[in-house]
Amino acid sequence: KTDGGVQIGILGAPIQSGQRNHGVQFGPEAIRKAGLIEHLDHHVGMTIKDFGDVEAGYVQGHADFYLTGKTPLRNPTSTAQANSKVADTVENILKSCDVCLTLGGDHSTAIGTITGHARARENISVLWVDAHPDLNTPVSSPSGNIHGMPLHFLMHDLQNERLSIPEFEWVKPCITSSNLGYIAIRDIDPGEIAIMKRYNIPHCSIREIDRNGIAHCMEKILDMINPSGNRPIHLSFDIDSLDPSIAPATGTRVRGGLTYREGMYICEEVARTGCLSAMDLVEVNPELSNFREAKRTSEVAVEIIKHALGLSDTYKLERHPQQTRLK
Ligand code: HAR
Ligand code: MN
Ligand code: MN
Ligand code: MN
Repeated sequence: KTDGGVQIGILGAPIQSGQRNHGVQFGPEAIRKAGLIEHLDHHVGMTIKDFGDVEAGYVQGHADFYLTGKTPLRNPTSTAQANSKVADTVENILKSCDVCLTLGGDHSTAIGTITGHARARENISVLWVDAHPDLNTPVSSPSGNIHGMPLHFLMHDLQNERLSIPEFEWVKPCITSSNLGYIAIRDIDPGEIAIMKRYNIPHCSIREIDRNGIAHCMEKILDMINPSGNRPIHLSFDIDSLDPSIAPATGTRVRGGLTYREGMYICEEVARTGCLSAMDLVEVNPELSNFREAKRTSEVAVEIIKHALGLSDTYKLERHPQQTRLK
């Protein structure tokens, strides 16, 4: 770090092997084309460093991992190898930057980003903004898609649910149920409901937002995962948390999502903690809609990122002068 300002490192993770839809690997490119760097640059006290994209191709010659009588686990080798690179890169970026922003790619990317973050910083907590809890195990998964399973690899409580897959052996558990909070979840598989109840995982479903409002929900969830307000926060933002009318270009749309303002408010509240240390913006798939909708989705992704970094006008307006920067 050279000046006194905040350094933001940006990484593209064009991973698609965690799910079945072609096109999600173009997420980083689409978000960059929507003007990400231009929007973040030239803010006083903030420096942007773009680290480019990690290499995330399909690995040839590795078959799906078959479970007898079950949906096969899809593309474990490609997903594991790409994520191992993501983990190393995020860890490295956080040595010189205050915040590492990773652009997905599908949500399996969180295996790498959270691992890298936890290697670089102690005592992290994870805020998972998503229509889905992404907590399936290979056995509970209805799809075999690894983007619906990233958290089972990472949670201490679920280590006995892991299959022994050599390519994933580098993934060490780094979070517990009290380090993880969900917001906006609304499409939850039976196995995920069972795990959430068994381990009492903090959450505000979309129904709780309906009932109590987003302000109350954010206060509650941040207090649960960051009670003394000093833990590095990992914000894992799946664009499908937003209502499909706002962010249509994504692979698993679920009706009844966050409004535009609810999404932005979540991010402004994260900015207000001063604890944001890593962020994922995942599941933008520009090939799943027409050009205009894809562009709109990428522009919303840029807005989400700006709000999380404390750059929204509404946040600046109410901000106390002492709170001008992220830690
Ligand atoms: N729960 C479903 C599954 O496991 C779908 C979840 C994945 N969708 C995502 N991730 N976009 O949040 O297949
Ligand atoms: Mn997700
Ligand atoms: Mn999702
Ligand atoms: Mn479902």
